[in-house]
Amino acid sequence: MKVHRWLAAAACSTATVFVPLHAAAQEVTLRVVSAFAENTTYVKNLEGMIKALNASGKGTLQLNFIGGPKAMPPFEVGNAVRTGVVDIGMSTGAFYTNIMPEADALKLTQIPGPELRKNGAYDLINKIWNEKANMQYLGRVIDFTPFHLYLTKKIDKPDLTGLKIRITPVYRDFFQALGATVVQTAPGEVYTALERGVVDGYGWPIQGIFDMNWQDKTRYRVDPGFYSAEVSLIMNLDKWKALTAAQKDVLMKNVIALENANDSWKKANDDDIKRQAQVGIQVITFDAASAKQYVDKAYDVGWTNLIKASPTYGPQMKKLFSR
Ligand code: 173
Repeated sequence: MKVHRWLAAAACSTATVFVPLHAAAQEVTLRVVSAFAENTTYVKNLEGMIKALNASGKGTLQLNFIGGPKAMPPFEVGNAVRTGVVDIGMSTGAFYTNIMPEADALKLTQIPGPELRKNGAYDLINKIWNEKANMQYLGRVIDFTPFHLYLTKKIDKPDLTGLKIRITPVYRDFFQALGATVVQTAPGEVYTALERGVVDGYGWPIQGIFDMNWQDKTRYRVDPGFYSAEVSLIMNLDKWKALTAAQKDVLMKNVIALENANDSWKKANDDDIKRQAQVGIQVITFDAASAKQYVDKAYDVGWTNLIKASPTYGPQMKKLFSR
């Protein structure tokens, strides 16, 4: 029902965002949606960027933030950007693997965004995103942040046999390789799944569980973390191509400024590690050899499955994303 109401509203307002063909000097307003909730750090940072962009872009380009999962279900954001129902989305690739398997490979990068922008990785990403998803990849809004497994039950080795774990495509193959039974949900459904005992744990980055109140239902965090949490800004390719050079310049200056500020995640992560300890979340660690095997397995499973699903682009991504 939510989707229908949303699409109807979107259809009515499409005319207002149509980019004029012959009026280069005219101001264009782009509609932005987020796959993550309004109170998350992702959205707070995005809103700061939009404020700065709208101040500097007067007469050229404006961004209009429509909202998060209350406005559009998170797993729909990718398709809405692809088809131009919205202009820009903030999402993680895991939420639009329905469009192409490569979307979820951004979690496998071991190199920060600003460097990927220079080493050719962003050119490759855009080749794929343009060709397969009708999207322009604009930039990454989180870096330096691993994913972790959070549990309500204790484990003493990296074996999830008999446990039901909430996943998205980010964690699916890895947790299954560790023996888990997996249940996919949007972030907004995790609390209830924990409360009802439908799952014994979930995957999430090191930062952010307090935004969703999951600390009440979380007893353990498994260390080490794995992969690099990825949330990015993606844009409809036709809308991107219709922008003037000046409009692209305003947009990219602000996106790159946000990407260059990703160092701030290091402190955000440290703060949440302390806060998790303060509320009594216990850390489960493995011996050094098992910990290494755990992380190696995450990357092996991730790359092997990507290369299987994308024999052309998988190996190219691996080469440019890895140290
Ligand atoms: O929902 C998720 O656990 C997920 O896939 C994700 C991806 C990036 C950032 C935060 C969560």
